[in-house]
Amino acid sequence: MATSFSIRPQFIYDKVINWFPGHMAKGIRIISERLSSVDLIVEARDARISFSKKPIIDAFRKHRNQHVIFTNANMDKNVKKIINFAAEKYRRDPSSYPFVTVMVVGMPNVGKSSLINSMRRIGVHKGKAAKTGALPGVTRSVAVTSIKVLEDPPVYLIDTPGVMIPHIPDPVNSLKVALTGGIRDHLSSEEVMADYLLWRLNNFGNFSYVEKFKLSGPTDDINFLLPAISKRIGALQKYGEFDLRTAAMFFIKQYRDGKYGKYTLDDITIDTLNKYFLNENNPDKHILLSKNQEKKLLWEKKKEKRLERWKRQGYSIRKSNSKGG
Ligand SMILES: Nc1nc2c(ncn2[C@@H]2O[C@H](COP(=O)(O)OP(=O)(O)OP(=O)(O)O)[C@@H](O)[C@H]2O)c(=O)[nH]1
Ligand SMILES: [Mg+2]
Repeated sequence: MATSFSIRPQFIYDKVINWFPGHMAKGIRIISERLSSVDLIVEARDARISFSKKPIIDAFRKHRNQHVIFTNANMDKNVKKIINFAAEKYRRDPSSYPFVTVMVVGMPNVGKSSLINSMRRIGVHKGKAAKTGALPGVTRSVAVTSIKVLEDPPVYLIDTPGVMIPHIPDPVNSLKVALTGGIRDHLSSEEVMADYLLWRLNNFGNFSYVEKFKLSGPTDDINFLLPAISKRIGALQKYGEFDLRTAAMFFIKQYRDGKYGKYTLDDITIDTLNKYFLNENNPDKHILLSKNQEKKLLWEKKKEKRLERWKRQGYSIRKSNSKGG
């Protein structure tokens, strides 16, 4: 039982969770190739935040001259603003833009396809055109045909697969991505994800889990919390032992469903945002690829070249159904 309560000053974690399947390597390559033929890029991000939007909007404008719009694809909130932004591009210069093509990019599972469907629903009153789902990796290739989301002026959207950077340098950052559903759960430990979530909630001063799981008080000890959750939800194994993994998954799902409020896992004070952008502009900062990832990218390039060659030689190419991943 947790009799006293103090929070670990730092969350120590040193195992980077990487997820970079072949479809992402291919996706990155095709996205870069098609950049020259699109007029606007929308980068979708998972915000999970209901307040403090202003520092983010200001920082992106100041450091990158980019517009940030907070939306909710499920409630169509602010989605129209993105359509208007694209339409405005056409209106300003209709001779250069017979139509506007927008490519939606971003990390896995952040809501790219949902956003496209919302735009289509609002702009042309038509149903779902892009497949969506709760797991990362639902969209697996860059769409060949674009989706019309506005008739006048004509605005078209291109859906793309969620892509990760091949290697996330900071282990805790990789944990955050996993917790928000950007990396398949089985690739990381649900118990560690739950531990980080607990630590983060405590740091926010959000102790609503205490009441939810009928605890005697807040705790910083995941080995205390998970058995308590197991007991509460009846997650038991064959011989009556607590099923801690199921308890951890339950806790994580509640967070993902917004049951503990809509918190972003990043620090988003003006200070941390400024530091982030300064660090991002640092030319010494580069993405490190593991040997395996380098091989994968190389293999992907070779495969595409081979397919091109075969096509030129007049062979018809059938796609295999292998799921990869
Ligand atoms: N609460 C909330 N959930 C959303 C929003 N947009 C998408 N979702 C949910 O997030 C999940 C992922 O949505 P998708 O649109 O498939 O995400 P994606 O970025 O296309 O994912 P990949 O194609 O796998 O990279 C789904 O369960 C959606 O219902 C949003 O604005 N708010
Ligand atoms: Mg998608």
